[in-house]
Amino acid sequence: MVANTYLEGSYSEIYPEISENEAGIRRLFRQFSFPGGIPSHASADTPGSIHEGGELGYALVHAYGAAFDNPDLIVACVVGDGEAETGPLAASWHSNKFINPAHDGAVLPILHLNGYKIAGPTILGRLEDGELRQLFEGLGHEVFFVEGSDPTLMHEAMAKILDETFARIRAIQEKARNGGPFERPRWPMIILRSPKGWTGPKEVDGLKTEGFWRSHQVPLSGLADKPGHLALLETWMKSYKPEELFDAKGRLIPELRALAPTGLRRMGANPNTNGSLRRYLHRPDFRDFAVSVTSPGATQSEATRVLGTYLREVMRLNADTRNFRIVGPDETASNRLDAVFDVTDRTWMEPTIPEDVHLSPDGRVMEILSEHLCQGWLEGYLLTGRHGFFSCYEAFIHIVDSMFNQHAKWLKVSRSLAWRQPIASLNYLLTSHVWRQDHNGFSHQDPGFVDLVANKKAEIVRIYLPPDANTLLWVGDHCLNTYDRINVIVAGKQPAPQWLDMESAVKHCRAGIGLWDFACNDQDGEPDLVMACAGDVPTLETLAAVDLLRQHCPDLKIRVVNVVDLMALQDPTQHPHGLSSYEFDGLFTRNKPVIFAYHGYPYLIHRLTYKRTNHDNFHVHGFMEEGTTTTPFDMTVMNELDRFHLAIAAIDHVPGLLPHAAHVKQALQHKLIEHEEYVRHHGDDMPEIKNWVWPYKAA
Ligand SMILES: Cc1ncc(C[n+]2csc(CCOP(=O)(O)OP(=O)(O)O)c2C)c(N)n1
Repeated sequence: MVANTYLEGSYSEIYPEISENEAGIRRLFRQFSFPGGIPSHASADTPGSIHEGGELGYALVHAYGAAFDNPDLIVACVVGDGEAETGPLAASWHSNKFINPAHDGAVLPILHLNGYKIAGPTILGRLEDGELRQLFEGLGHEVFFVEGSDPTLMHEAMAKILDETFARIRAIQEKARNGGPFERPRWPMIILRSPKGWTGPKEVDGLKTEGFWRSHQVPLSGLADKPGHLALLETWMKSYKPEELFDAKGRLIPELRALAPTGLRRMGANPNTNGSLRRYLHRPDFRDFAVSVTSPGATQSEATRVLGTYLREVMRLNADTRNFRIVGPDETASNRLDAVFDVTDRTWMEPTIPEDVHLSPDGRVMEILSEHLCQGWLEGYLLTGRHGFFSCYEAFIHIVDSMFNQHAKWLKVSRSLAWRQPIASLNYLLTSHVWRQDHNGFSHQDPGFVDLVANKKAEIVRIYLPPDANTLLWVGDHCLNTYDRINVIVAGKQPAPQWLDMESAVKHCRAGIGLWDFACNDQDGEPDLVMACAGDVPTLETLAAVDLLRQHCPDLKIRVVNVVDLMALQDPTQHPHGLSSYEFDGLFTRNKPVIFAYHGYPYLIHRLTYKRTNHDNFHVHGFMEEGTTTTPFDMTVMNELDRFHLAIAAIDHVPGLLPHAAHVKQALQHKLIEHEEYVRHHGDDMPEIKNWVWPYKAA
């Protein structure tokens, strides 16, 4: 792409120092794969690219993401036969079952069988044409072959097949757009067989190179010490006859320049690829979906179900502009976002039976049991100027760890490029989380994705742990209104106590962290203890622990801090949301014990707070990799995140308290034994746990 965009002129427009003359072409060559220059594959700094070519596997899924709701776009997508062996790419072929020719664009896959990867043959490259045809016809394509090694003949053959396949695509689209009968089309694809390292050195040091894996990337090495290699390089380069292609000043000759398209039709100037086609997302007022909270903890609600009603309106408001999609691995309903099915369906181009529900070719909820495809489609969709939302079981979002990494890297670089416009943020809702896998058990219990997220550049990532429905509404709406970020929201879907009315939720979320006055009894002065929490289940257990402490140690002055925006914990030099040390110390004190109940692995809280004055007094309770199929409360007990362990930790750490509270501590320990016996016998939590409600009206 770098070569092509240079030759068509768009590269020099964006990077004027890479000018269209001898000096510019010299700089172009020098910067390639050179310190301070550009990578050896397409990256964010390549004009016209939406796709980082470094980590293989995502070409086709990005192409489809770009094509959805982009009716005038045809995405020609070259897939390497090595790349085709990756899991995400292998799954991507099914994307053709999600393209609706009436309102989507099209993808023309060009499977490039050069037969080799870095150091060996490819599986598809060694298949006979017949078997390849069967494979890709089975995947729903009409297959066109272009095969050979004579460049002149191959150019002609490719041009002819391109014309033919484009005509096929236009015919499919016209039929669908002119009211033709509905059917899933058989989209064309091209299988291109050409030699690897085509037109490069045939042999190097007597070893086969062109048409073999040895030609991968760097066919000639050690040029400074190997005059023979240098001579080969010269012969190879001169074989392209540059003196016939460029004028004396190093500029491409006019008749060749005239072959390229002009203006926005140039590869490097395609407005789909630099964010400039971004469409506005209409959002309702999230307050309209608030749950009523007359007193903290008095009512129960399913937070994600409430968010679903908000998302339904987002879907409805943007139905005409077709710029919002929800993706998920078969979990939209399970994650309780099913209100969206009041206004749309799941995208479905295959046959249906009368019993099917919410399947339609026009559906805007994209479900496929491949987290890779959900992520990749959404990335392609966002990178071409649209908006979306990905809901996923918390444990299985790890499947796309690497794709998340790559998208974060892309955003980091693209933000530094003035010619790239911002794109809508990638929003994850991680639900069905670690603490409520009562029946699925250990395989479904992993809150570690946020640890990975926290590694990324501060300006890119945000992690939110709203403790109830109203805070989730604020966070969800906020995330949809941000750009160039990756927002991770972790929230439960089970019925749970609601703590904040909407007005309080807005104030709390805007600050990202704060004292929960209704739960504190330190209003008169300094607290003896800070009970902090982040996440819905930790918040519940913290408040229940505070209740135990207030009952059994009534003189103890307790402060409760709740964290919604995890990045507020970090030092402000590390994250823009980080609290100043005045604010942080004001909340957490400079020297009092802090019992911190956290949703995920405790280490992250230590990592985020290690620079804080009071860090030595932070005692973090969280997931300790103890999981199984068990009751919700037993999960917290197994990981010492429950109210009893938290209260015991408070007694242990408040200076001077233990000698006075030894009886209380023992009573709490006995409660843990009682709990264990009860759960093993009844298969359920003790009534006093299940029926516990916050008993205080005010401080
Ligand atoms: C996911 C991933 N695994 C491994 C690599 C290392 N790698 C770089 S190129 C390559 C071979 C690619 O072969 P193919 O897709 O056929 O490309 P081509 O032959 O056109 O270079 C490999 C394995 C990578 N870039 N990404």
